Amino acid sequence: NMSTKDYVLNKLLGANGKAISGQDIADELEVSRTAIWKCVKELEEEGYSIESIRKKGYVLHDSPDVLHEAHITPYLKTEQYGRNLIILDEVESTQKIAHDEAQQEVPNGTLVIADSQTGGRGRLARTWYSAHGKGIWMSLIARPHLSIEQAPQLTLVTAVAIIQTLKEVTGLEAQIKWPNDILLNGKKITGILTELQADPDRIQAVIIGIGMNVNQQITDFEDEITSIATSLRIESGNKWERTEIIGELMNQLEKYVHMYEAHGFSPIKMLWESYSVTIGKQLTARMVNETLRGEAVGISENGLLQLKLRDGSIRSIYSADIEF
Ligand code: BT5
Repeated sequence: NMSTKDYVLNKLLGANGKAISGQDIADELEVSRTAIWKCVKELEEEGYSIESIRKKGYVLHDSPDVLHEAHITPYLKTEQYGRNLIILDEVESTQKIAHDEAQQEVPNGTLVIADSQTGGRGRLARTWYSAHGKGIWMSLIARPHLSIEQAPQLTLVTAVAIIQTLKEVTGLEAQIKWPNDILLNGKKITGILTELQADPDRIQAVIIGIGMNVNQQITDFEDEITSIATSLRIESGNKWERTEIIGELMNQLEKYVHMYEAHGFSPIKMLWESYSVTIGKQLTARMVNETLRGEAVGISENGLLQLKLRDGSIRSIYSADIEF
């Protein structure tokens, strides 16, 4: 039940720069050639650059950076992740929608994406700024074959998948700041928020929220974050297609979650430690009830930060804000 316009768009995208015949599409859909022409005009108004060549048909030269299924699917190499897409314009928070959807038994790998969020959130109900159209604001509904004790490490699994995605698509080498920040040149490019829906004995769903700054310029950031945040555009000097990054995030996330399910945390832990800026540093860890200072000596098999205090004792930390 695809609309005529979506059908035309899929044809244009699938033609890879070659001409497609308006008459052929009209015949396939049993509509008039004028109906096809109208769709082409609408697509042009949305920012698609389409050439009409007499007797040959339509050629797509350029697409706008819109979140459309037809732009994401060609990048997917997954079995399940990103195969069911819920794409929205403006929402309060994609986490909230994903939580509701997860209770409706949507399939593993369902992805909720929005162009903007009015109430995007981080840990402890902090604000996550989500400028319209400039970043990736998404929540993945995963139903992994893991025990509840294995769920917290999914934040670290996700961090590894994000690092690989950035390397693959942009060539940039990002770093991980425990527990849930991805940094480029010491500034935050991405935050991760992993939340669990579980019965007493099994995981129903893990909602993996990812916020990634893509095409913002420094002046786009709110005062509160100008000195701590960055974007792919700021770091590389280029604009990036959000849809390609979203597709690759799905590929890498499915790959690393599968790896975690099949082989446990050890292979992920090795990768994670190699990308981390935290390990080996003297730092202050602020938690809700206490603040500790010490040296980060590693992460444990269950994803906890191992902090060596001045008296030589080791403390395992589940979650904290870290300052170097
Ligand atoms: C996080 O929390 O870093 C997790 C952020 C997860 C956001 C995604 S977007 C899609 C999904 N839907 C949601 O509603 N959330 C998820 P935390 O470690 O608590 O960091 C929050 C702090 O990061 C804030 O207090 C700010 O200092 C900073 N911050 C806010 N917006 C930012 C941005 N766009 N870029 C960089 N830093 C930001």
